[in-house]
Order: sequence, then C-alpha cells, then structure tokens
Amino acid sequence: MTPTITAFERSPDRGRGLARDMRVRWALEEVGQPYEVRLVSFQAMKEPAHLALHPFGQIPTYEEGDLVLFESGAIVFHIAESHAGLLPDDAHARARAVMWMFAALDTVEPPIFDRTLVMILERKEPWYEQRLHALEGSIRKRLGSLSTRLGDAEWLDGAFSAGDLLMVTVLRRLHGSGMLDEFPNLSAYVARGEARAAFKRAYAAQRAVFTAASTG
Ligand code: GTB
Repeated sequence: MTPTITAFERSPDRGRGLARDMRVRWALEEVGQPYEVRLVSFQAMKEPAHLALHPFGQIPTYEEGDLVLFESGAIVFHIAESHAGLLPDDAHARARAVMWMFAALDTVEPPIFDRTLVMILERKEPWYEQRLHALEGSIRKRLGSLSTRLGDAEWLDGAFSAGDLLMVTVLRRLHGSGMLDEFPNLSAYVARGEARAAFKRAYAAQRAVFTAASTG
C-alpha cells in the first residue's frame, strides 16, 4: 500500500528542506518505498479533516491503509521498523540506533529549533540578544559533545541508520549560522548525509513543491 504524507503547500523555508516532512521523505527514499504527498495550507492544517489526522494541526502526517501517524520521529521509526535498511538487525545495535533517534529529537533539536523560533518571533524584544546568546551557548555545548563522540567515524554507530538520518536533518538547520563550521567533523558528517542519493531525491521532491508554488 502506497503511504501518503502531508507537507506544507508553501513552506516558509522556501524549499531548503527544513520542514519536518523532509526527514520522512528521506526515510522513504532510503528504504525504496514510493509515497504520495498531499500538500496542505496553514488554514487547512487547523480544519477538522486534518485535525482528525494530527491533533496539533501540523505536518507531517502519514497514512498507510487504516494506519494514521503524526510526529516525524514516530513516522521515521515506523518506516525503519517495517523496511530493511535503517535499523540494524543486531538487537543491541538496533537499540543504540533508536537511542540516537531520541538523542537527535530530544537532546540536540530543542535548542536548535528554539534558536530559529527566537530569530523569527523575538527579534524586536529587549531580551533578544541575551536569549540568542544563551541558546547558541547550549547548541555549541551539544555540538561539542556530539563532535567528540563522532570523532573520525563516518556515522554515529556503525552503519548509517535512522539515528543518523534524524541527526543530519536536525543539524542541517544550522547551515548559514557558522556554528557547524566550528566542528569540522560534524560539517563533514552532515555533508555525507546530504550526499546520499536518497537524501538528494527527497530534497529535490520537496524543492519541486516550492518551485511550482513560486512559478504557478
Ligand atoms: N514534533 C512534531 C514532529 O516532529 O512532527 C513537530 C511538527 C512541526 O513542528 N510541524 C511544523 C508545522 O506544521 C512544520 S515543521 N507547523 C505549523 C503549525 O504548527 O501551525 C517546523 C518548521 C517550520 C518551518 C520551518 N522553516 O521555515 O524553516 C522549519 C521547520
């Protein structure tokens, strides 16, 4: 059964692949699972039909027969569990790959995403510089620890896994901030993720939505 995911009709990131449908597209591409995309407007996301799929009125969602999922991490986990290629067979290695999925979403993503929000929503507030500085301090702390753990390895724990997929999507949000460049092994790690054929297909697919919206 071909799954259907939802994505922004007009992504505020202007096709840079920073919205959370990107990680779902990438996971589907990695495992070779064709998918369909239903584009939704900001208004439609808050209407009953979409709220029945996603209680918080967001993207992405995932529909496969009578299975409906929201939360990008849960969706990527479901894809990784139901196809070969994103989780190792060995039980301990699999548990560690899942651990890295949680680390990406629970430990590394929050300060990075908060920084984006502060830059968009709080730029005119009197606390802006102080808050930004504090968040960037938290991000650097996380990047430093991650960089030390990664060392010279290609991926976080052996072969590329769903843990790497999520971590790379999280770190990509720092492009242009200069912070990734302070950790050359992390920059190279993100570049390795972005060089994967499946990433490129997913990126091109979401980029095509932006291009069509801007020319149509
Ligand atoms: N925890 C949920 C998950 O992982 O699926 C979070 C889902 C989420 O934040 N969805 C966002 C959304 O639907 C889109 S990805 N927002 C609309 C709303 O809440 O009304 C977040 C996002 C938005 C924009 C950019 N950007 O422009 O760069 C990047 C990421």
